[in-house]
Amino acid sequence: MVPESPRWFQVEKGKLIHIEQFLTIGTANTLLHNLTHNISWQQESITMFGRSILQPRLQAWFGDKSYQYSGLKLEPHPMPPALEKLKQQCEHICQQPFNSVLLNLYRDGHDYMGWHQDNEKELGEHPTIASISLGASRKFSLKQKYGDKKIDFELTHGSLLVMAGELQHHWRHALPKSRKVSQPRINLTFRNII
Ligand SMILES: O=C(O)CCC(=O)C(=O)O
Ligand SMILES: [Mn+2]
Repeated sequence: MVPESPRWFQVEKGKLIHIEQFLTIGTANTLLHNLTHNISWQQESITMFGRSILQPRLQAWFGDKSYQYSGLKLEPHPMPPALEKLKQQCEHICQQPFNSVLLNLYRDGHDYMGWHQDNEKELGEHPTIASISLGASRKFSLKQKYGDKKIDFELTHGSLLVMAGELQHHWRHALPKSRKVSQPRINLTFRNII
């Protein structure tokens, strides 16, 4: 059930929303199936320490603007209707517009995302990032940049996690590898590119 007014929880210098059953099981199952088969997933290269490396996951990007990070430029593509609907649901919860979505496909527990901040300047000063999870449950970790606090979430099928406020300045986040996970997971992160 999606609460009428979602509860933000404050962390030191940032705020979050976590809704486990954001999507019904039926909607989550249909989306997982359709996105797995109908998206043209790409394994892109990024530049790290002057070297080009393949990212340990597949990606897709939809929205009216391009997005650039780590030497990679994702070109604009119109958002399919199913994603447009999810975007509106996220806008309702977050009370702010989104114009883009980055999709990540983690083929199994070997695929991951390392520690980073979503702090590209085209996301604005205090970005709100709304992240929907489908498929295998995976651990998602946040750790302070200048302190030693750490917060872990289990991101389950159909759940929503929102990061907002000053969080991207003071915390890093990651989706670690997991040897136990053999099934794929899709993640959609709605963003507003200025
Ligand atoms: O897969 C996730 O839950 C995290 C994705 C993420 O941090 C990103 O796309 O920037
Ligand atoms: Mn991120």
